[in-house]
Amino acid sequence: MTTVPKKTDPRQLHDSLKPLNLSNPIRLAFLGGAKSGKTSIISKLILGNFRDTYYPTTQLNPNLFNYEPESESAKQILQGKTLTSNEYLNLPSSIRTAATSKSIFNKNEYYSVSTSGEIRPMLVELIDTPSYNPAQIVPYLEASLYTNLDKDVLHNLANEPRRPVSTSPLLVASGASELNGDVNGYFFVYSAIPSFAPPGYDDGDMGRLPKNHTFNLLPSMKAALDDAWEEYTSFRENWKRGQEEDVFSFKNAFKSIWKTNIAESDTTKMEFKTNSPPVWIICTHVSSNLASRQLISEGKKLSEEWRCGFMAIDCLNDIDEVLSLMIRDILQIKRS
Ligand SMILES: Nc1nc2c(ncn2[C@@H]2O[C@H](COP(=O)(O)OP(=O)(O)OP(=O)(O)O)[C@@H](O)[C@H]2O)c(=O)[nH]1
Ligand SMILES: [Mg+2]
Repeated sequence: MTTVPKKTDPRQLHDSLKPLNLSNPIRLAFLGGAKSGKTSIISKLILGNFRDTYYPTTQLNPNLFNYEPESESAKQILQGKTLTSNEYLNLPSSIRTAATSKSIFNKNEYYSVSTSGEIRPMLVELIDTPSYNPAQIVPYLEASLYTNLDKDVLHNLANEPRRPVSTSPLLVASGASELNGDVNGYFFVYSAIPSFAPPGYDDGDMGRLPKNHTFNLLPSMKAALDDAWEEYTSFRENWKRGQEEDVFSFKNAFKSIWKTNIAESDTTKMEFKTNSPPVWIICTHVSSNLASRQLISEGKKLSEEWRCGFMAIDCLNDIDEVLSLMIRDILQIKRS
C-alpha cells in the first residue's frame, strides 16, 4: 500500500511542480489504539482509498509522498484563509489567533502559491505505527540506544551495547526514537464508535466506555509524548554543553521517574508543552451508524483543554483537510 503513484514521482514532474522541500519532508506520525483508523487515514490520503478489511499494523511504516491539495477547502486553508471552528473542528490557538503575516502563505519552506492560487505539491512523510499500548512504552532515550540515533548525537552513549527491543517502544511507535526529534506533527487517532463488540455502550454514559477504548488511551499518549519531548530537549541541551556525564546520570534518573509517573501523570489536563510539535486529535468513523455524538464532542472538549487541534472525519469522505490543517498549524506555530 505504500507505492507512490507514478504521476507524483518527482523526477517526472515539471520543474515548477517539484516540491520545494525535497530535502526537508514534513514528517507526521500517527498514534492511536488498535482499529482507530491510522492506516486507513494514511491510505486514503495517499491512494484515495482504504481497505474494508482490517489488517493490524505490526511495524513502524514511513510513507513518503507528494501531497497535492485538491479540495477547495484544503487549498484555502493553505492559502491562509480565516477559518472558524464547528462541531467537527476545533482550531488550535495558533490558527485561531492568526496575527501571522500573510506572506508566509505565499511562500514558505514547504510550498508556494502561484498567482492563480495553485499550491505547489509538497513532500510529506506519513508515519504509520502499530496500535498504541501503554504497557509497552519505553522512554525516548532508551529507545534511541536500541536504534539508530547518530553517533554524533549520542556521543559515548553510542558505545553502549545494543540490546534487541522486545517491546514496541512508544517513541519508536511515535516515531520519536527513529525521529531524532524530527517529527513535525502528531495525529492522535481514536474512533467515534464506542465499541466494536457488543455489549453496547449507552450513549448517555461515558463511564461505560471500555477502559482500553481508543478514546481512553489519549491521555496516556499525551503524557508519554510530553515526557519524551522534555527528555529530548534536556538531552539536546546537555549535549550542546558537552556534559556527557550529566547525560549518563540523567538517563538513569529518568528511567525511574518514567516508570513511577507515567501511569498517573498529572499532565493529562494541561496543554501541550510549547516545545513539542503540534498535535491534532482525529476522531474517525463519524459517518457510521454506530458513531456516538458524545464521543465526538468529548474529543473536541479534550482538544480545548490541551489547546490542540481536533477534527472529526470519516475515511469514506474527502479527508484532504487533515493534512492542510496540520501543515498550516506547523507553519503558524513556528511563527507565533
Ligand atoms: N467506515 C469507516 N471505516 C473505517 C474508518 N477508519 C477505519 N475504518 C475501518 O476500521 C478498521 C480499522 O482501521 P485501521 O486503519 O486498520 O486501524 P489502525 O488504527 O491502523 O489499527 P492498528 O494497525 O491495529 O493500530 C478497518 O476495517 C477500516 O476499514 C472510517 O473513518 N470509516
Ligand atoms: Mg494500522
